[in-house]
Amino acid sequence: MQKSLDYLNLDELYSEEEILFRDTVKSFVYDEVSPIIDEYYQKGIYPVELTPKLAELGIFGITVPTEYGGAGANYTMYGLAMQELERGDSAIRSFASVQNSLVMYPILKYANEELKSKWLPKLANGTAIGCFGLTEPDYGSNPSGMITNAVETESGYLLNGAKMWITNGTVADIAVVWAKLDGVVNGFLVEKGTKGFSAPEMKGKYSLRASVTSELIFQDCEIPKENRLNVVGLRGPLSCLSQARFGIAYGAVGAALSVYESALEYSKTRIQFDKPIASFQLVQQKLVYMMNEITKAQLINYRLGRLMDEQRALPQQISLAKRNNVEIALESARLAREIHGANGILGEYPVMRHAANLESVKTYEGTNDIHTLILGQDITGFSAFA
Ligand code: TGC
Ligand code: FAD
Repeated sequence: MQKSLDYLNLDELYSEEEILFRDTVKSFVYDEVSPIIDEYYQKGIYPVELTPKLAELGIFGITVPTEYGGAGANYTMYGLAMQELERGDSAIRSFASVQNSLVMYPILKYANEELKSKWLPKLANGTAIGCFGLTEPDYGSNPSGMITNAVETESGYLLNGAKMWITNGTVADIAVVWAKLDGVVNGFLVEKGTKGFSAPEMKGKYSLRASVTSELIFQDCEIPKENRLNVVGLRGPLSCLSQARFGIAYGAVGAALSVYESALEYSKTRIQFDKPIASFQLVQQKLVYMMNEITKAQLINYRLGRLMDEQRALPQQISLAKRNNVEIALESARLAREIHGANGILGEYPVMRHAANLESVKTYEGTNDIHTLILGQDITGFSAFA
């Protein structure tokens, strides 16, 4: 396993424990993910056999306290793990992001003690899978307009509506679902098998093909009273998104490292005009762009990880990192594909798969445009959303 790009010696800033965890995940991805991922991607299925192995590695519930089965580690370690998983494939990082940030986090933060004890240990050991339903067919970037609604009954709530584009929906044992109760966004835990709840898989994707993406459909779905989360308003789901967007900022660097390292190696061995293509100025320009942008993204991540660990990171700072790092990862994947020439479109190299995946990563968890507007509003004081 070769050493990764570290142009500014940033490894010196991470603790021994952080580096050890990162390298353990890196070697897991090298041994268990990279050899099989292209086949699963081409078939359009998630490699289920990875789930217990990821659990054993301690990937689920990285920042969750040990009393609930988590690892009780810091956010920096969570970020570094997401980086290494996405070096393998965005689908594997997505699986882990949803489980950690979008399912375990809201249960830990907003569910009652009984639900925490019931679900967190199972989610941590991978015997239960979760999903997060915010997006609807007509409300993506603007979740505040959602029409899925809950009505209070004597025994609990009756849920009606539909969610779309939900990672792991079909395979999930527990869904964190956001719906309006008396016109205000609330969160509910919906267990698999609940009457009136179905989760058909969406097919036909050209991106994130090794990830399960689903609809969630609720037709007079009865939810017990205690399954309502203790948070009111859009800040509930947005607080979960802050966690997941942080993981994506690190994850995108993993994808960027994968395509950069593949392009660098390829360019040194591919001969054209009697020379390695790495000796041509135009190829070097592309490689230097990647190296330079990845180094800047690594710096952003290091600083953001520390701010997260100190519980000081602002949502806008997380937006800056998600927006920047996904953008440069996608641009790097496109340039790496060019450097690989025709070989770049083959599954033998990771570049086209990463480029296609990153198109989704640029859209989910807030599109680049939405993060631009979040930052624009922050620095000018004017909202340009509508
Ligand atoms: P706005 O008025 O700005 O905010 C409403 C309330 O929320 C608070 N808030 C936050 N709280 C915690 N964390 C954050 N990041 C927060 N951002 C805002 C805010 O202070 C306010 O609180 P309060 O108490 O005053 O009510 O809300 P808005 O309706 O104007 O919306 C703002 C906007 C457009 C930025 C937001 O809707 C947005 O981020 N839209 C993008 C939607 C999105 O990202 N969806 C992602 C769906 S999940 C997904 O994609 C998973 S992919 C999984 C995978 O496979 O990896
Ligand atoms: P739209 O909101 O319709 O946006 C379309 C275009 O318009 C975009 O370019 C956008 O930037 C632009 N736009 C929108 N509003 C503005 C504006 N005010 N100003 C300027 N431009 C604007 N969601 C979940 O809840 N849970 C999941 O697990 C999940 N997993 C996903 C997995 C995959 C593979 C994908 C692709 C998506 C997933 N999503 C999930 C949904 C994702 O969060 C949404 O796709 C995303 O929020 C964007 O919504 P939309 O696709 O409806 O696009």
